Amino acid sequence: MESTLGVISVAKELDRSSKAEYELVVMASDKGQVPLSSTATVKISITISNNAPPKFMSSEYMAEVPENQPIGTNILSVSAECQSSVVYRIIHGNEENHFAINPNSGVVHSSVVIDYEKRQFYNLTISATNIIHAATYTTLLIHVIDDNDNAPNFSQSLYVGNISENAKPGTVVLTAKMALVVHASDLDSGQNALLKYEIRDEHAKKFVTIDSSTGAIRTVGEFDHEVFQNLEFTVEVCDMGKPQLRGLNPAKVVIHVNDVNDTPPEFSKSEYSAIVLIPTYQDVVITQVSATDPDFDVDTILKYSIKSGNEDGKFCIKQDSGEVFVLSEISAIRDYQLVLEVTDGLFRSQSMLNISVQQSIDSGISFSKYIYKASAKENDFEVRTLEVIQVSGRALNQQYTFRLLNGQDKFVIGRTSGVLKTTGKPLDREQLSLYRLVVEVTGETGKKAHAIVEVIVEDENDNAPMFINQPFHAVALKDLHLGGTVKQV
Ligand SMILES: [Ca+2]
Ligand SMILES: [Ca+2]
Ligand SMILES: [Ca+2]
Ligand SMILES: [Ca+2]
Repeated sequence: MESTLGVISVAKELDRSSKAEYELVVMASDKGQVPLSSTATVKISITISNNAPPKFMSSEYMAEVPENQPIGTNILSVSAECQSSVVYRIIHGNEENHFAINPNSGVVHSSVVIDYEKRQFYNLTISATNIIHAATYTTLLIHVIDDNDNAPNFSQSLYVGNISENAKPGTVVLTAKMALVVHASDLDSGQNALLKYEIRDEHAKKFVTIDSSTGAIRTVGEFDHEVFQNLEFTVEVCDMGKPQLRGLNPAKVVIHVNDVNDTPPEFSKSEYSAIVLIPTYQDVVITQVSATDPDFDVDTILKYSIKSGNEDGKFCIKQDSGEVFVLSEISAIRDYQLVLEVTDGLFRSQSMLNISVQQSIDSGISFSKYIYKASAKENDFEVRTLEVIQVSGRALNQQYTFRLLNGQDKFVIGRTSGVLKTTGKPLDREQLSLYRLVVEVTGETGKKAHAIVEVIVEDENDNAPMFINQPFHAVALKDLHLGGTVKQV
């Protein structure tokens, strides 16, 4: 008996992926004169060589993961083929340890809550190592998907703008010569950060509109500073994400309505009346009218004038103060009706002043003198008492009030004492040598009477004449006739 070995060897490289199993039929025959033979079936399974390194199913894996998923969320499973067991590791791209891999199964999962606003993309390198430390590598690309998890936020809590009250609808509201634009930001991306602005107050919507995407504000209505000076409203913002998020704090917008001169001034009354007692002289104050301009933020100067009723020139009005004066002496008893006008330079309005010139009768007030006469030196800076106005037969507890109706710039009267003084403002004889002052005296019953004080302004060079070369000596001749000259002095 003899035996020979039949060796089956590999003729070319086997590829397990194309054929994993072979079934060979082997025949053995002897060398007898009539050879006898026999066959046997050989089954060959192709396995991976223990020496071969592991092999990943794919050289690059790709995964998408929404942000904000809980820790431990599975991202993807990688796998490498190997005869022996394989250990998986993330060896690159995971410096912040946002992911972990199960070393045995190759399942990659998150180890933090992934935040799109912090990082949108990861590129991980994963290794597979077998027991003889043969290693192979693959890449895992992870794209983070944005979630609408940030509400928009206004850059400022308060926006201030200006508009002129005569601005036409459609005018851009300005702030410091730039268009007033409210602005909010959103940390998300895409639709989640696409913002929409909206005015919340219904009243404000009648006057302004906001561009829902740019936040620019322009007018839709007309403004009137005389109605309101400021328009205040709130603007809200929301994004276009799902779910839609609204900004937590709305922004406040204040628009100042700038005044322009578009309204006439108004007299305090449509009709004034005054009584003038005669005799009355130049500069006696009759009354003071006043007007106000509703355009109070505009620097306008009001000017008063008499439009009609003053044909004989008896009155004048101070254009700045509205004080109405007697311009020339009035002695006749009659009524005047003056039409007064006030203007702001652009607009004007009128009022009536009825003046009744009356004789002071039945006042029950009479004075110690019919006309008081006093004198004052010109160019005198001292305050000097000139006269005391006394009411005749004044009872002890009877109260009178005194008021100077003219000459107030140079003279003053004690309100209850009736003492008339100079003010210390020098008088100029060349300007006016005689003041006729009118003092209005009012009793407790309200009845009035006028006292007249004539003040003569004395020339300061009016020195009294003086004798010179005194004493005088004279010799009178015995036969001097009556009326004859003794001596010239
Ligand atoms: Ca987000
Ligand atoms: Ca958002
Ligand atoms: Ca005005
Ligand atoms: Ca105005």
